[in-house]
Amino acid sequence: MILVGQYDSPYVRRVAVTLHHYGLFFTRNPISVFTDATAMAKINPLVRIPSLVLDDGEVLIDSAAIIDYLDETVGPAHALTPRFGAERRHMLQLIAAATGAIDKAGAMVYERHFHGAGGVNEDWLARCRIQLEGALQWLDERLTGEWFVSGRFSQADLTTGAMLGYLRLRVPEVLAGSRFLRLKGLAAACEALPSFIAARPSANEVMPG
Ligand SMILES: N[C@@H](CCC(=O)N[C@@H](CS)C(=O)NCC(=O)O)C(=O)O
Repeated sequence: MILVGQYDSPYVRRVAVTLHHYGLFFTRNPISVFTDATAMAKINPLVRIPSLVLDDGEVLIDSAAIIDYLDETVGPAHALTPRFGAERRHMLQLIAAATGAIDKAGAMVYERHFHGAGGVNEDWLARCRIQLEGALQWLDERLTGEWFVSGRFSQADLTTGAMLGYLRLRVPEVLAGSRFLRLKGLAAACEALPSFIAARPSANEVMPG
């Protein structure tokens, strides 16, 4: 399997961490959505990351669909998301808040990056930040132990960990101060896992200048 995308993307990273956690072998094509858009369009018509190219050439796009495939591959006994029931519903809600937070943080990053000083819409930025912080607060309140659900590491922890890693990299001001302490503990626990260490963004995985 070939994972397409760079690890500064929390969506790519959550797929990579899941692959490592499951012990599934993969290689990576670290092309950029921005500087390699033509090559990317041949893989994913949306010109987005991640994509996962399977060994028979089939291409999966979207991190949720890719992780669903990986869960099916390892089977319910090993999958980080339960197949059904109240625990699954709860976990999917946590993951929705975490990926929603990624989307809001991403909107802030793109607004600043593509409009530049003077062109940035401050009202839009402020709205995104309120939405992002709302999701962080909601998640923080639900983290009552080391992990979110049933005292064990799950896809809710993994995706939230990937989201927090992205915030630290791209919008660190949101994590400044003494707020979201439980989430910060979760981030530290995630970043210490071998699966997270194996999927750390490298210094050359940056937004285009
Ligand atoms: N829902 C998608 C979101 C993927 C996504 O937003 N990827 C970003 C990088 S973090 C991207 O490709 N951005 C470039 C663009 O949308 O133009 C998923 O879960 O894979």
